[in-house]
Amino acid sequence: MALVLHAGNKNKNAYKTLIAAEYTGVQVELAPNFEMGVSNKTSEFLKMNPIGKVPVLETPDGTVFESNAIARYVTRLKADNPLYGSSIIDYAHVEQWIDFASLEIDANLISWFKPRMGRVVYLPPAEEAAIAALKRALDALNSHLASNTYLVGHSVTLADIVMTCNLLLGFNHLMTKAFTSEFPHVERYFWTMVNQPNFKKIIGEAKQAESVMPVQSAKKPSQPKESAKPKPKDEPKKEAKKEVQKEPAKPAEEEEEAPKPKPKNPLDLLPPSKMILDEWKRLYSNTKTNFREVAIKGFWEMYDPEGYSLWFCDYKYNDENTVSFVTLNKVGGFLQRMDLARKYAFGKMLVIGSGPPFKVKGLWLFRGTEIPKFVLDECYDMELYDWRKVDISDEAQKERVSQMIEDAEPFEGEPLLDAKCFK
Ligand SMILES: N[C@@H](CCC(=O)N[C@@H](CS)C(=O)NCC(=O)O)C(=O)O
Repeated sequence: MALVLHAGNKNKNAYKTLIAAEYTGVQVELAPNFEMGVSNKTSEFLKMNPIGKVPVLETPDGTVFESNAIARYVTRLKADNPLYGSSIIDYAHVEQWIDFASLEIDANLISWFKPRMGRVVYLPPAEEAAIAALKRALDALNSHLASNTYLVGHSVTLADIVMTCNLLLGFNHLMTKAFTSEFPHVERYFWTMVNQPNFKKIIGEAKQAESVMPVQSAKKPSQPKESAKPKPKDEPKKEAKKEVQKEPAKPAEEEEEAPKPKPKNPLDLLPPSKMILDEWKRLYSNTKTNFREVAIKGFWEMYDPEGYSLWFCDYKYNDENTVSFVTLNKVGGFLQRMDLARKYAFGKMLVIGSGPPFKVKGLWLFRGTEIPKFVLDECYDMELYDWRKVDISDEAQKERVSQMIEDAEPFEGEPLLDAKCFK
């Protein structure tokens, strides 16, 4: 008789058990007509898991909650199951990687994911911390996988099942190719795992997010901006910070269920442009010598003022930039949050000065003749800069654009501490 697993059919925590069951040869079926937010609120369900979370497994000997415990239970139904390795030390390593997958990978992915889902308040510094902790874990995982196909031993174990299901949430919604390419062995591992027949049967075709999931219900509390018009320079900073607070938390119902499909970005509906952003990015990246004659010249030949616009930005609070690495981190965080605009933007951010306070100035190329609304809505850093549209009929402004793309030094008479590129 099949064991019954209570969960929706797109729940990555339930996948752990379903995949382990495939490897183990145990029959597990999803509870029929399970409806997230309804079925897990009934008094019968709360008897099985008092906090009403899924998955829960019903067995002839009682119920089990917590997805890792359920997957372990199913695995142990077969004596000497290779999913647990073949020695006591293998067993310890399987447990080690299950904990690592849960506490270092999943926990940080969830901290990144939940605010974007609108489940808890979205706070950029908290997101930055979650991403930094996640990268630290992925870096360690990447090093391990540089010389190992599997986490433990020479075949799939329960550790690989738990790790892959946890990574799946990240690959599906948050970790774009630009993000994961820093961890090539993790990429190779993930795609190898999800293409194993027993994984594929449960997960289906895994897909990588093309952009980081936007913050849901990210509408600012009041006064939506009507255009890309910059705010007056003397606007108090507190106002900008306040807007970081998105809507208050909604009751969590479907937590890790797949979000609704995104509506098409209006920028994809603009008339085609002769300028192909990726071509420019390639030219920029591939030009190693004669930058002026090749890349800059190429840029102006490609540039299409009908389909794109150029913007200068100036950080409003340069007097606070007293510590070099803090300033660099701030700019790095901005570029990370601009990930959502990767398909529609190119940017150059200069950190200027031989000593503190450092000035931060930038140049951005955006698809469309205005700064895209979704960028203004979603990326809170935009508020921290004054924005000025480049007038390309003004040769001095054009020259400034060229210098910024080129990282020309000195820039406006000062050395550069760093130049960061968004491409
Ligand atoms: N640590 C738990 C997490 C379970 C969990 O967060 N489940 C989500 C769906 S994937 C849920 O039931 N959320 C509903 C709620 O929070 O009320 C496990 O691994 O089973």
